[in-house]
Amino acid sequence: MKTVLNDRAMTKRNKLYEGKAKIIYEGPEPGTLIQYFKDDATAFNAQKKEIIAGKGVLNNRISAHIMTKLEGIGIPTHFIRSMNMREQLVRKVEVIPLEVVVRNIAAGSLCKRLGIKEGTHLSKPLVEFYYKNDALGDPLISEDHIMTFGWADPYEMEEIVAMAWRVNDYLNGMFAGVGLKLVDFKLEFGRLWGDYDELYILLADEISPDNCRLWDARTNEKFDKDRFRHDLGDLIDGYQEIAKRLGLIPEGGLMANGEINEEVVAQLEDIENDLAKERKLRAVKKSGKPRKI
Ligand code: ADP
Ligand code: AIR
Ligand code: ASP
Repeated sequence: MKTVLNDRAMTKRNKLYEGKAKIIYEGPEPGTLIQYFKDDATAFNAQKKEIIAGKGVLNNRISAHIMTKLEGIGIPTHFIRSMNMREQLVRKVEVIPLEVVVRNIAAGSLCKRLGIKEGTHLSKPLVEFYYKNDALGDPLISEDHIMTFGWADPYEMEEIVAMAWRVNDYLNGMFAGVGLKLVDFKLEFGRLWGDYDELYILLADEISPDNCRLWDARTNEKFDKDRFRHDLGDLIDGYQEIAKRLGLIPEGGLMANGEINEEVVAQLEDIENDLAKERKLRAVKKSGKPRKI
């Protein structure tokens, strides 16, 4: 049975950071954090904002499921387990300041920047890097910028790009199986140091309709955050459609009268990443100085 958090439970936690979509709290054990998924929706570097009841619950569930599936194919992730309808326990990492975007079909900023027609199938997946810096509006950068400014080293980049390709392969298949096209998505990675100062790269943050474009395979209807960005329809209907197709929520959905139906949520199965406990990580060669976090 899930615990539904009230405000009092929330204030007891040690808040470390509040972002646009999540709050990060200190975790119960050293090296862990709690990610709290808010209902806040933002777009265009937070120029457009709204609170959309239920978004946090759906993203928490969808991301937990996807991270667990990825761990199952050997991709190390920060996700440990879901704690309640809005929170998950994750391993604390040093976030690499990159947004790694993989694109299969042209949409969004790629179309705007290069004048490509939306919906154009790319001849191969396109991997792009953005510098994760809100004040600068997350600018597009090249691998050379990453090397020059030391945001990641060549060994780390090799690992990051290989993981991004594998995530894309797996998620393409997973979504195709439920009638969805994976147009593009954004990943974040983090560093974790082991007991012998060996370095591991983990998939961090979240994978949800907030940072994936997902279209219906037959009609191209958009079910992701573009609904909010471009006023294309109810965001929750889109996110629930994705969650339903993945078998994560019942057919009737999670909402009742614009509010989360807590009885339905209480009956959902917990998501746990069993492999995270015993995962066999692959250390990355390191050119920089090892550091414990
Ligand atoms: P933003 O910072 O872009 O507004 P969020 O609201 O999603 O984004 O906040 C979550 C923050 O937590 C992000 O900055 C993200 O990089 C960071 N983060 C995600 N996973 C981890 C992790 N495992 N360890 C440390 N930080 C993390
Ligand atoms: N993304 C990038 N920055 C923040 C997010 N959420 C995601 C978008 C989209 C992909 O990265 O949600 O799935 C590419 O975004 P864009 O705007 O560069 O086309
Ligand atoms: N998440 C970013 C923002 O809040 C970018 C986006 O999703 O459009 O502005």
